[in-house]
Amino acid sequence: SSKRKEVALKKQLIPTSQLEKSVLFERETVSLSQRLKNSPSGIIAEHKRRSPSKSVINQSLNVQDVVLGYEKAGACGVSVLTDGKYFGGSLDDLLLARASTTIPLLRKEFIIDEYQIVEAKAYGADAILLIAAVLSREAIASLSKTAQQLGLEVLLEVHNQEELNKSLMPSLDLLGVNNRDLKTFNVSLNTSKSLSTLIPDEFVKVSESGISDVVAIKDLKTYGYQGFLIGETFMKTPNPEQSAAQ
Ligand code: IGP
Repeated sequence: SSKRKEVALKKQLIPTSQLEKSVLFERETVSLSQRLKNSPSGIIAEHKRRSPSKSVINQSLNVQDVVLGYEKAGACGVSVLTDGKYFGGSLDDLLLARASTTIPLLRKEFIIDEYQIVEAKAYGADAILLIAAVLSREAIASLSKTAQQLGLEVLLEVHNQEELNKSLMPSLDLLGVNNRDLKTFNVSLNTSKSLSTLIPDEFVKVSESGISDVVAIKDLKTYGYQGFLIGETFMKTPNPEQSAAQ
């Protein structure tokens, strides 16, 4: 729309029409949900330099080394934070990640506009994150349809029953339960456990945040979780690849 163009010009964003002409925009995406279903590890390893809860986690590593390391360690997918303000990430990180691996990439971002989904595709993502806490049901519906049309899968993140109830719809692929409360930063794996029975079987269940050992993963698997999104545990070590391999 012309309004979108106006906004894009103001923020000096690349116009949608140009993003759609990029080479990566034509790339056939790889299904993260299929990989999680078929893999025994289920790990989605995250590239995360810093966070509002922990401040600096690891600023010294090169994205490509981290991503390659995660792939070698057997990760099913890689989550790349592209948010600059709170997490020190960028779209360039996503592009560099894409250049170093063929496994599915999740664009980790606060997505509120269709434009960011077109961007995700053009910078090499296979899946996007949508956060129920910041989106209405209508927004989730339209954003997830846009993603679907572009061949991107959607990981919908919830933290409580209310968010889950308002969000369930067929255009989602993966349902993530964030164990971290985004307001208090408290982390409890019980959040994943208590919401597990409320998530219909057609969605791949992903447990997010605060997972620090194999015992936790084994435990969450008994609740039906097939995906485990892990950032800090890997990134805080000087060698995330070794830590992911264990
Ligand atoms: C990873 P952890 O505790 O392993 O580093 O968590 C991931 O779940 C977390 O980074 C995350 C996140 C988010 C970040 C989950 N949902 C939404 C930014 C926005």
